[in-house]
Amino acid sequence: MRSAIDRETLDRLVAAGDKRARAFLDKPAVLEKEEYNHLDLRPGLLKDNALRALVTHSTTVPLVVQLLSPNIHLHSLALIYKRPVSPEVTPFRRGWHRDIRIPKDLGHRHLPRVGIKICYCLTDFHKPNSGMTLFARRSHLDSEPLAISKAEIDPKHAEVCDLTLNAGDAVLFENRIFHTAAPNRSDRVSRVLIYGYAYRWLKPEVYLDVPDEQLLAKSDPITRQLLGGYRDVDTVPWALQRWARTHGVEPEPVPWTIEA
Ligand SMILES: O=C(O)CCC(=O)C(=O)O
Repeated sequence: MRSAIDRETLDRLVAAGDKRARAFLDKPAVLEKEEYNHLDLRPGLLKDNALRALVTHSTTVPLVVQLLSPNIHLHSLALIYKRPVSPEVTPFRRGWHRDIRIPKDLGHRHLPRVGIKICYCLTDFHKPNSGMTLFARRSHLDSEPLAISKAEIDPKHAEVCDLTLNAGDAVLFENRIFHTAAPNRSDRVSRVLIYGYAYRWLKPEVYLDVPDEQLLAKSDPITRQLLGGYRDVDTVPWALQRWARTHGVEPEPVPWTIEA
């Protein structure tokens, strides 16, 4: 999605992200080590007002509600910064994977789509190999593990997409698509924020901040739902259900039984 974030919001997010990443940004340069130049920061992010406000961002989150359903919450949140590495360094690993680990228990066949991540670009990604997550096109439909030759780091049969994006754009990707981190071979720091949403019957990942009761009490109903401010999964997702009804995008109810 082009221009998902306006300039003013973008500036606020970069300031908030840089504050959290200050120690990482200030480390001495070591261009030969990919892992040294990769920050994946998760705990504590929701304490920041600008980062918390993005949980209900109006250009993107309504799409996720329509693609999944109103019965969702925030499942993960990551600030990912990559400092430049030398173009000569061979990538130390790729880490191609699907999100939410469902295949570990159920295998790769008949995988359901249960989560969608929104990756907000805080910097331009105008050239290849500049730090954007790589995606294997159409791999969400694959029913096998991703095939990678012994001497290679990327899949044999799938097209690897290194997207060209502007600061302020957002990329939505779902749990079944194979993707991987990749090094930043440009001369600037790459910055993204990734908000993962999933059905409420999927427990948020361990790094997501436990909802702060005081903050929840002050939040609007949709923020409260997305941050997990409800008793259990059987509590009806009132807030987003109401939003969906108001906008005429409520999903068809699925009955337990039908008259035969
Ligand atoms: O660091 C990256 O670019 C990859 C992020 C990722 O793998 C994920 O969000 O699951």
